[in-house]
Amino acid sequence: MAVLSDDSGKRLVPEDSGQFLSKYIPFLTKGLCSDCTEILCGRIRQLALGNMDMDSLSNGHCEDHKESTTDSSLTSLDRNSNSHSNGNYKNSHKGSSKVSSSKNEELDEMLISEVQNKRTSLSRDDRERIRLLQVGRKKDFVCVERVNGKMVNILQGLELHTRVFSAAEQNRIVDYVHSLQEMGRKNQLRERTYSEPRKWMRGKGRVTIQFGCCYNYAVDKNGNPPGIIRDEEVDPIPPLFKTMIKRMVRWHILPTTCVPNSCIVNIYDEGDCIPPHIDHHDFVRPFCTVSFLSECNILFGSNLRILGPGKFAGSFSIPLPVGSVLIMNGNGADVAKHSVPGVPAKRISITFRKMDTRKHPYKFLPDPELEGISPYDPNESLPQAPPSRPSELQFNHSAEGEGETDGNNFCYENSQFPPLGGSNSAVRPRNRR
Ligand SMILES: O=C(O)CCC(=O)C(=O)O
Repeated sequence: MAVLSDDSGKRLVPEDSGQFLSKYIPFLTKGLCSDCTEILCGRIRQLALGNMDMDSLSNGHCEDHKESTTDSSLTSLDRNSNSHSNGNYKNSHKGSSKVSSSKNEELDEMLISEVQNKRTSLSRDDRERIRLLQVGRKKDFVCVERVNGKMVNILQGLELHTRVFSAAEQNRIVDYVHSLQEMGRKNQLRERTYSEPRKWMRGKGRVTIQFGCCYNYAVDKNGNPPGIIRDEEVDPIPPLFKTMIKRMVRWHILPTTCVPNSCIVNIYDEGDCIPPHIDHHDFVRPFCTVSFLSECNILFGSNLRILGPGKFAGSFSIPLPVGSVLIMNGNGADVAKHSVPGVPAKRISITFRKMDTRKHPYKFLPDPELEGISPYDPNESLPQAPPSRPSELQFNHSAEGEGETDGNNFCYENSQFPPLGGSNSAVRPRNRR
């Protein structure tokens, strides 16, 4: 079998293409969509096998590019589905569909679906590795404000992880949220699970669906103060959302020490908002919010001003792309307040939080499925041959704190993923929600 070699006869592609992929993929695929990445990886594999049979190659167009050259009616969802951009995909909802538990199993596979194309035979490990490489991680937000006489970076602790959920995955999750909303409207969810505010003016409220615990935003009709109501029951976290949690822990977005056991789905109609607040300390840090349907800005500031219904002013605004996860921790969670001003288009977010154990609902039982989640370890799936140099498997192209990393700084060192911090903050929150 022919082996691709240079003039001196040295193999150009190592026999161990898994290791080769790990080493060079970040460089080779920078800026490419997932489909193209997969095609490229398939070809590298073929080269590694010594196969340079041109006839066996696909025509070189990933689905996106093939369609975009032939079909001008392509929806923005389709265009954005392969990571060339994080653009919005509003209006993509095509009706509700219930997600059965077997579908959820399927979703687990689908979670790496961007590279699941049938044209090549990448292993699940390779596909997961490729998807991980595409996650962007920005951890260097800075906005210095004077707080209690001291200058502090009020955004310390915030992290934005982009391209975590692919367009197909987002679509599935959005469909599921709509089916939950439908069930809520028909009183098919537990009483405090679903709540739809009575709207009397633009910029008021949003629909919420809560799982794991009943959270009280303000003193309720029974006189319960804001916080977790321990003797109230809501529905447990649905399997699809547990799959999302597992993804976030496995992909080093959430630490294993802070696996969420509750979540709130926020369904914003155009103009809906969430007013300035700091999340209640019945929930430990970090917590996170995942964005769907349309991009919006989230505002941060030690002092956010309310200008009118759904209108807020703050010092720092972060755009939240669809499919992204914003981690809130440290000052970003406890010194800065955050708010979402009236959204420009329909939007869904899911906020995942771990409850303080002392605040668990009385009937709360930990979910075994959310215990013992192992973070992805790239060495797990790689062949055991030792690298020729100690640094061979490291791709730390950008130094910590260097700005938008654009997904290509995935580093196989665990030090790249330090624990995201403790659950307590020295600074006490104001305006808890
Ligand atoms: O919708 C968002 O992204 C933010 C949600 C939020 O702040 C919350 O649920 O407390």
